Amino acid sequence: SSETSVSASTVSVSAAKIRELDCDDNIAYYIRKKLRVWCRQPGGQWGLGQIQSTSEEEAFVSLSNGDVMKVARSEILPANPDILEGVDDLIQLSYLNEPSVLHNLQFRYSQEIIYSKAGPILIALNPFKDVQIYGNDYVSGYRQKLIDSPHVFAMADVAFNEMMRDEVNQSIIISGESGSGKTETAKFAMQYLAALGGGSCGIENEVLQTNSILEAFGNAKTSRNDNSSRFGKLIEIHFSIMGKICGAKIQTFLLEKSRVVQLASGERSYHIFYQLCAGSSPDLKERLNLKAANEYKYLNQSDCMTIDGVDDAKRFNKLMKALDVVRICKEDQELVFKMVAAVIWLGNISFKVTDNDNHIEVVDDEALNSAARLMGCSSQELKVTLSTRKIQAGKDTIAKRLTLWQATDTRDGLAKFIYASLFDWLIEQVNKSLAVGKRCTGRSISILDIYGFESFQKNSFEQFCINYANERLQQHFNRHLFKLEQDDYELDGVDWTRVDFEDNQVCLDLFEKKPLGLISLLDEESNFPKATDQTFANKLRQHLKANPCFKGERGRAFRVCHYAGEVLYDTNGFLEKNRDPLPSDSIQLLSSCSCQLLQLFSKMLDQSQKQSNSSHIGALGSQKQSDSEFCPEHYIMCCGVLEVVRISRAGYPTRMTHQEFSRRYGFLLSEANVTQDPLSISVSVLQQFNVPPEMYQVGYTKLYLRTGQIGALEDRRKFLMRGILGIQMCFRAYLA
Ligand code: AOV
Ligand code: MG
Repeated sequence: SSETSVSASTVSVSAAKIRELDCDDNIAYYIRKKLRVWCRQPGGQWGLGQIQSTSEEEAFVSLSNGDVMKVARSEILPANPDILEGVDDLIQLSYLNEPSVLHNLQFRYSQEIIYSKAGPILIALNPFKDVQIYGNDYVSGYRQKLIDSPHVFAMADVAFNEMMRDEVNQSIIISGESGSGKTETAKFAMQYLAALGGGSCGIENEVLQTNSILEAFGNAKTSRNDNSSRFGKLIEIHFSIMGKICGAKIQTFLLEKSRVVQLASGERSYHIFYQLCAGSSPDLKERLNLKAANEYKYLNQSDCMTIDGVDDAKRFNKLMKALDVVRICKEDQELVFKMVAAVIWLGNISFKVTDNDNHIEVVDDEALNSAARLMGCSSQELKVTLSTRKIQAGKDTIAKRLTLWQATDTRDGLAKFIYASLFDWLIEQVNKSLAVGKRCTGRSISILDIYGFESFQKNSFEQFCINYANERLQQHFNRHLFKLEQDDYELDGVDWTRVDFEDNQVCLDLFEKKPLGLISLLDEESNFPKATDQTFANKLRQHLKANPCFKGERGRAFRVCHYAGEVLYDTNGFLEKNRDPLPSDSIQLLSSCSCQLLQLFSKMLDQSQKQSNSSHIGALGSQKQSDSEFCPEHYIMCCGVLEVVRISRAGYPTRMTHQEFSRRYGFLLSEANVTQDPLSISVSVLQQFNVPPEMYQVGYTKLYLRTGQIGALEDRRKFLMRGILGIQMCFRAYLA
């Protein structure tokens, strides 16, 4: 029963989301008062100016650079007065419209202020450079409330305080497109919580060190981000009743597997491969028969071996330290590196075509021998698995020779399976180490950091899965912030004028409807032996054309209108990636390997296949990705930020049940309340402290307060509590 109470959001929006919020202002008034307005210029950008004169449909606006422009009246929006330039919280703006919000964020960004608030949401803009705002001075500054400008520390502080005060689990949800800074934000939040919840046992350091491990094995350089997360993670940090970190649990989702075997040009595979090749000791290198990274085909296919400013060898040392800190024993570390080396050696195994039907033989070379040795099987066994498939013919089993394509697929399938299983296993080991606090009965703060929305020139199954995950997250956001909010008011009998908001339910229906949704249809086609990517695309066109978020295209393509923009998908490879089968011959080989990890992986697969015969929607992969257009405005404007601000300003973000409120503040009353009824105690408190009636609403069960009101009461309470504490201390001193 965790409650989302604070949210970090890095921002993204589609231009289609522009909404005129304050358009009913009288233009004549603007002319008379010489007020500033925003007007949209032919290039689409917004310019600041003053209206000089108007006709029925148009207005003449003099821009700040002296030009006078004719603009349609519908393209004019009111600008905020100078005094509101760069406000901390967008809620404070008099006029909430896209150019005003954009301008405010840009104004702050130009002064290197990367954080702003939008009501309950924190907006973080990626500074793309080191900013000196994360040191211990900032930690204590926010802890002691000496600094109050928006910051991820401030948000983590609220989460911590509310967890302690209300004894309710908290979650921090981070959304935003790829490269916007989600993972960095997550780490800063963890840093702050570790500083707050640090104790003597050092577990907080273990929790922080997991980041190096997760990133080494689950992050890679893409064309959008040198350190792109290729999996989703939810990290749950456990606190004791005293507020000390006592453990953690990491959950991961959908690692992009195909990156292990296939790379787009300019991108890299998972960092660990390059780190291991660059940083392992001569001894370890010898044991794994390791070469330089550029000698491995899985790694050198993309012509990108290094990342500017990153020293893979140093990162490897950091990783080894992190593994030590989380108490992964040396034997297990060796096993992990062995598997990593086995994967890249598998990729170097080559095939020789021996007949006109494209049948192959495995080349008997260093790659084959090294892979087999690392996996703990004989070269012969590996050779047979990669070149033949056993099939049942009546009572007999016969070995059918594989073609070049089938053999390559079998080899790559093995490599992907080993790597993805290794990733899961490693997380499990880390979790075992961090589970020391399981017995502590305190509370938790969870941080969700997934892969961000992606749109490239060519988008495949991987983007399909990533963007679906983001679509779901967006709905959670919407639901949480808008719908639940309003429903809550209404249920509790609070007067509330409905505010419209954009939900993405239609898009989610497109994905999730059964039996006629994208995922059901994909699963159905994947189970159909004769199906191809083309028949899949045809089926989509046939069944989904009524959904406004779907657009069939010619050939194998289709379009989806996501909340963050329209994406064109190519169904090429969808069925294969969704099926992601591992032939039984490969499973048998793994179970017969002397490496105990591989035995375990094959057992786990066996079990999971018994449990479900549905497709592997988790089979994320990669494909040729080209640079997507980088548009700063698209990057900066936040999807839904306007709505969030609007609802927060109109609404009552703080709410407490009458019981909670009266228990917490009732003692502040100067006269004891005779009725002892929580509701009337609440009302008396509000009256005694002169909280203006427009600042709260009294519901049947809860009290609803506008932003800022509870702070004043808390100050008052703290002041009085300090008094009480002081008196007690005096007493003790006196008695002693
Ligand atoms: P992401 O998590 O949102 O992308 P990251 O958190 O990896 O994005 O950020 C990308 C890069 O931006 C980082 O490696 C930093 O160089 C820089 N950066 C982000 N935030 C900050 C900050 N607060 N201060 C300094 N540099 C920052 V993806 O994982 O691709 O969706 O799938
Ligand atoms: Mg990330």
